[in-house]
Amino acid sequence: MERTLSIIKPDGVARGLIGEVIRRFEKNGIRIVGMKMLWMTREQARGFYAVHRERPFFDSLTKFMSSGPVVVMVLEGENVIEKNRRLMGATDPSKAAEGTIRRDFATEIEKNVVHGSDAPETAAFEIGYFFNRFEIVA
Ligand code: 3AN
Repeated sequence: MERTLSIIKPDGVARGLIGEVIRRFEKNGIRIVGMKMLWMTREQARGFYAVHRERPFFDSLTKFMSSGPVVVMVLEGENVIEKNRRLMGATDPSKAAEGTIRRDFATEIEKNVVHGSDAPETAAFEIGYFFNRFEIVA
């Protein structure tokens, strides 16, 4: 069993896609074991994306991620990191495969509806960034 962090980004929440994203997780056998809505400060967004701090899009990305409420979830399942990334589709929605969340709903590379951890180490960091152990159901 593996865990990963999912975020429905400010664009996804604003566009009313919370239910649609959760439906896709549940339909694909992914279990939600933690969930909350929050509005990150700029500092919290910078801390979350610290690995990207040297990238040219860091300022714009952290501004966007702190521009409105997000839904953060801990997902659990076999191979769930990879499974979630497959459901999300490629970072650039124009390159995302048919039937993926980003292909179906995102219009640009930055505002691409969802975030998902990309490896076990990042998943552990990202889950710990938002959830304590009492907020994750066993
Ligand atoms: P992913 O979310 O697919 O793992 P990363 O980790 O490479 O993609 O990038 C993190 C976030 O940064 C993306 N979800 C997207 O919002 C933003 N991003 C990535 N590449 C670009 C880019 N070239 N221009 C603007 N924003 C980007």
